[in-house]
Amino acid sequence: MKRLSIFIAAMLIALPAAAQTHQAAGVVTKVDEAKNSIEIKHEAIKSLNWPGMTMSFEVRDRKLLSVVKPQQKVTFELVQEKGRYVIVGIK
Ligand SMILES: [Cu+2]
Repeated sequence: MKRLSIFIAAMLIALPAAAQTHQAAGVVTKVDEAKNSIEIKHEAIKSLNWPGMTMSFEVRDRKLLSVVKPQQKVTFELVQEKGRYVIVGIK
């Protein structure tokens, strides 16, 4: 019983972090089909405490690779998954 409550307590702590979505904006610099990623010159992301920079993000769904092109201004959503941030939405 004690183990179970520790487990539930751990779940409650972990769940909000796993579910958090971060909103970001930037300009696409590259779409890499082979790496399943989009490189973006992103603005500062306050919820992550990140400054602006150019970096690449994997996309959760490959279909997202075809909705953007280099030079395009975008807004996108990130979630932390397996220790890295992946794009779950972009437009
Ligand atoms: Cu960055």
